[in-house]
Formats: sequence, structure tokens, C-alpha cells
Amino acid sequence: MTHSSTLDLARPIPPAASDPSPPAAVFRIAPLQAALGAQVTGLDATRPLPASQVLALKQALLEHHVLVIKDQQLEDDAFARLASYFGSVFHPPANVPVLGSDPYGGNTPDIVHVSNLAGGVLGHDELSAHADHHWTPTPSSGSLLYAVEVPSVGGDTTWYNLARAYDELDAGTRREIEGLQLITYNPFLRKLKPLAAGFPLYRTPDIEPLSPFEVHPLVRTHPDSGRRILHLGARTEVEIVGVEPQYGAALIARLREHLLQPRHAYTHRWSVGDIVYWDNQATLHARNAFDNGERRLLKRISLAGSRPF
Ligand SMILES: O=C(O)CCC(=O)C(=O)O
Ligand SMILES: [Fe+2]
Repeated sequence: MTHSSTLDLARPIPPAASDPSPPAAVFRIAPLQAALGAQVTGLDATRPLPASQVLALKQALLEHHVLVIKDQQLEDDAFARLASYFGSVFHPPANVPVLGSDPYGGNTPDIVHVSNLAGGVLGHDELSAHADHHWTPTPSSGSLLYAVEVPSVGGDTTWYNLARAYDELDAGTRREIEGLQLITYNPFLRKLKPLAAGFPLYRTPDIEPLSPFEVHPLVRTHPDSGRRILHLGARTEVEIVGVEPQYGAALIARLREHLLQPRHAYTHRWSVGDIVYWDNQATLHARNAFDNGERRLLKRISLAGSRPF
């Protein structure tokens, strides 16, 4: 008797006919048909995540560099909790301006509104490919963008796979760039000191160096996967330390042309509710322009990183 009542209790209880909640979607991570990226479905970030899902996301990020998490509807505290499974929020040194900070640095919000609407940053223009906070002593490990409002056309974001870009360099170029040190100057500092010629792609001796600046390896080693990464932005002002400027500028131009090939890229067309979490240590991201008459609001959290080696 006791035995059979135990069995009765173990039997699944069918939902009442009036139960409005849909069955929970199955958690799934599927690689995209692209040079990088995987899509995540069935994740419910309104609640704390199970350990198995956090581990699966971390592993997938290492393999695919970009995770497109679908169908989220989150208050800021739930978005911040999701991000905090992967690290703490990036805070720059007080004298280093970054996206969303005061012009000379300081007061960086934890959640930045990337938007053409009032209170937002980055407007509606195209953005060239970059890794967030590359120019700081400890660049961001990764960032998350959460789509709240999206335009009907444009405002797509493209990620580039820098691990693949490195792997596909010919052996001679890999030898040539091994051990080179690169300064990536802070574009927010350049905005404060504009040049008549606009934003230079390479600092030549006639241009006074922006300060503070940081020296990092041109080829970095991913701190978690150990993969070699071509750690170079598309248009940010740079300088290879200790080489002849003409040679340095030509080498950088050649490497940029190589890494920006469409076969290293994935372009994301945003839907409301998407969260993209990407690895800044293995990718660049860029955005195309959109019509300023349309509304676009993405909320961004950028995560702390470590000194590149
Ligand atoms: O607006 C975008 O798609 C990208 C903006 C960006 O570069 C960032 O949030 O780090
Ligand atoms: Fe960015």
C-alpha cells in the first residue's frame, strides 16, 4: 500500500486545462553557419541559471567567441546578474575616458545605453571594427549587448574572428609579427585633440602621442583557450613600438586588410530580446549606420579583463 502511494506521488501531474504558462523551452546551443558564433535558445535569465547552463555558455564562448541569446525580456538587475556569471563589470582607470564616461574619464555607468535616443551614446553612424577598451591597461574580457529597440533597416553588428585571422596568416607573416609590441591609442582621447587630417590610422613621428597610452602585444594569447589572436583594431590609431614608421604603417595596413575579410565575419541582424555576449579577447565588432529617424536602444555591459600577454 505504502509502495503504491509512493508511485502515485511520483507520477507527473498534468497541467490544469486553464494553466496559462507555456512549457519551458529546451536549453540549446547551436553553432551558426558562419566564421564564428552560436545561438542560444531556451535560456531564462529572469532567474538564476543552473550550473550546467553557465558552464555550457562559458565553454561555447571559448569555442565560438560570440553567443546570440534569443528571446530575453529583462529588467536591468536581471541583465546585470546574467553578465555577472562571466565576470565583474569593467571599470577604467580614473584618467582614461571610455564609452559612456565623462569626456576626461570617470563616472562610467555599469549599463551603458548604446542608442540614438536621448541619453544614449554612439548615435546612428557606422562604427569601425574594434575590441572594447583595447587601449586600456586591462582591456575588457567580453561585452553583452541587449536589444530593447531596433531599427527596421541597418544598425547590424558584425563580429570578426581574430583567432581564425591569426591562424590563416602565412608562416612568414607570423614570424614577422611574433614579439611585436603595439600601442593602440585611445580614440576618446583623440576626440579631445582632433587633428586637421582627422583620425589617423597610424601614428607617425609628426603626431604628438596621446597620453596615457598602453603597450600590448600585437599577437596576444587568449587567457583561457591559449589560442593566438591577431590583436588589432580596424581603424584605431596604432603604432608598432620601435619600428620604422613607413614599415610599421604598411605592415598594419596589410594585417587589417587580411583580418577584415568577410570570410572571418558574422553579421547579426538584431531582433528585440536578443542578447549578444562576445569575447573581446578573440573578436572585433563593427556596426553599419541606420536612419536616425528610427529608434535603436541596446543596453551594454562590458566585463573586466586582464593584461594581454
Ligand atoms: O551599436 C552596436 O552595434 C555596437 C556598439 C559597440 O561597439 C559597443 O556597444 O561596444
Ligand atoms: Fe564596442
